[in-house]
Amino acid sequence: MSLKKITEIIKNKKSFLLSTHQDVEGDALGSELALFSLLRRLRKEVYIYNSDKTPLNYRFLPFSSYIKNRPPQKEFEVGIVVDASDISRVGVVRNSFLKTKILINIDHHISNTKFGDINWIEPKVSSAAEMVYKIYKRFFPNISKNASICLYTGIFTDTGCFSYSYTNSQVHRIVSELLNSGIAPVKIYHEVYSSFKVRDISFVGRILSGVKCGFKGKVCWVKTSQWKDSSSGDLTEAIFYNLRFIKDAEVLILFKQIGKNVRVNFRSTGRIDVNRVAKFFGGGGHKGAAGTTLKDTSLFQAQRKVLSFIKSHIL
Ligand SMILES: [Mn+2]
Repeated sequence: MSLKKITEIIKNKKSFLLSTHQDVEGDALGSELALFSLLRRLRKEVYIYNSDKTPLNYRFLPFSSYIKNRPPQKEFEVGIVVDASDISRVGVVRNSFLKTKILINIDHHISNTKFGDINWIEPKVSSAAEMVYKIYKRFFPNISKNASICLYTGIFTDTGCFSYSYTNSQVHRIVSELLNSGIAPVKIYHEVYSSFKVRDISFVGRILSGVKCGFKGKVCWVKTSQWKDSSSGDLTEAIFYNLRFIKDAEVLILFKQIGKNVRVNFRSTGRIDVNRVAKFFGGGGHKGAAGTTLKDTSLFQAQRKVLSFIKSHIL
């Protein structure tokens, strides 16, 4: 089994290069930093090389200052990519990973392309952090406080603060153990989420004011042609956080016109598998959260295509 193989490789090899997907967020960073912490505790040589700079609201994470955005000038025995459904998702750091002798792929996206030499894919776990927790426990019975902060952040962000599917008893059992290491969940919550500027919230408000619902209220969507990422936090999550308040909504969609393309993000509040929708349009993700980009199209066209697919194949 892959977890066993991964444990053996960690035991036997000396140098490791870690990365995760572009558009880094809580689980991507939390799981790679917890792994970094484990490998250092095991006295291994370990580097993290990410395509993206760490967003300001995640710089409180222990070890985040070790993350490099330029490749270390050497070759590594083992590359480990966490939380990325495909090697292309790691962005510009991709070549450094293709050069490693063994490439390990640890992920919980159902759309994972199994790009590694060793692939450990668990589509039914809450987060990559939950998988890294299992690796960590193979080496040490007690998880350090710093690693606990990283793992907690991964689990807590990828479960939408314990509100998405796969928030099960195992998740709470792990979290209970992490809390026992003395971490401060209230502080972590505010570090991650209370990061926006007032103008970001006004922007979110303008987008939300155009919300539309259809198909007996089961599908709710918003759109914008003025999308601009904020360095203060994840505006996409802020929008979905609010759309989840709508009674009976099952599929939530955000359409963003970015240049000639339309980026479409999906969330499901439970029953419906939005990965199926994203996949049909060339993207992917999880049952509960997925996305795709429709090339050379308008908001109007993208909306028409996506909603008619949902109407005829999903609902
Ligand atoms: Mn994840």
